[in-house]
Amino acid sequence: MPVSIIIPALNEHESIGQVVSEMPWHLIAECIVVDNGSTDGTAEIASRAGARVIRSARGYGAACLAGSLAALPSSDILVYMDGDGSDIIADLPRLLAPIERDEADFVLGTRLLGRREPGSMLGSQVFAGHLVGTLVKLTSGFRYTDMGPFRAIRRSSFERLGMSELTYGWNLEMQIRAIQHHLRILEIPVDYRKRIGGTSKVSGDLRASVKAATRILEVLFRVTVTSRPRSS
Ligand SMILES: Nc1nc2c(ncn2[C@@H]2O[C@H](COP(=O)(O)OP(=O)(O)O)[C@@H](O)[C@H]2O)c(=O)[nH]1
Ligand SMILES: [Mg+2]
Repeated sequence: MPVSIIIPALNEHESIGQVVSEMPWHLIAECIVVDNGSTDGTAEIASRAGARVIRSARGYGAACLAGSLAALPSSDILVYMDGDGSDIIADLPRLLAPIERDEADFVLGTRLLGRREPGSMLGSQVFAGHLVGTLVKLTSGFRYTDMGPFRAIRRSSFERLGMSELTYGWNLEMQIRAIQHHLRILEIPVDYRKRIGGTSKVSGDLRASVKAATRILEVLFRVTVTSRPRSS
């Protein structure tokens, strides 16, 4: 099944070239890098390495959404991953297989069950994954272990979700909406390592991580309580 890989990237010049060059081109139709205001040459490096570069409005979710809408019409599966080199592309076939076998519509790579390079995830991120997983289980009925970025979704399923979150709440919004729309959900362990270079826009900075955590809780409330789908 044709696959579009979507990578939000903001000032990732130290990693984006390697991330794009490592793409298994025989498995994918395209690699889209979504930039929104990088000032360090990220877009040019990504493009030289073979990515299709598009621009979007500010925000992690805005970038993911723009990439999804720009995917080739022929792509049946959308895959999201980060541009900092933390996700391991060798895990891609295991993310795709359950969708290709028609056993799942949404496959989430969980770092909590995979091998993590020491220091690649903060204790607070692991804790947040468990806490949010418990809250989602209580409110929506499915137990996630992580809100990791590396994930694959059937395009036709994605289009039913009505994604609207433009910030770091995007990942969680997709997970909750997937439950609400009765997608067949599977978590598979993925490995995770430290970013290749540069700085984290979220977890490395206390202010940014508090902002992201607040946003995630807002999404949990908004998507769970106020926007249940009328039918699915
Ligand atoms: N286009 C775009 N990408 C972003 C934005 N914020 C973060 N990213 C990218 O999203 C990915 C995850 O961000 P990162 O800083 O690694 O977050 P962390 O892994 O939680 O520390 C990286 O590829 C970032 O470059 C944004 O506002 N716009
Ligand atoms: Mg990162």
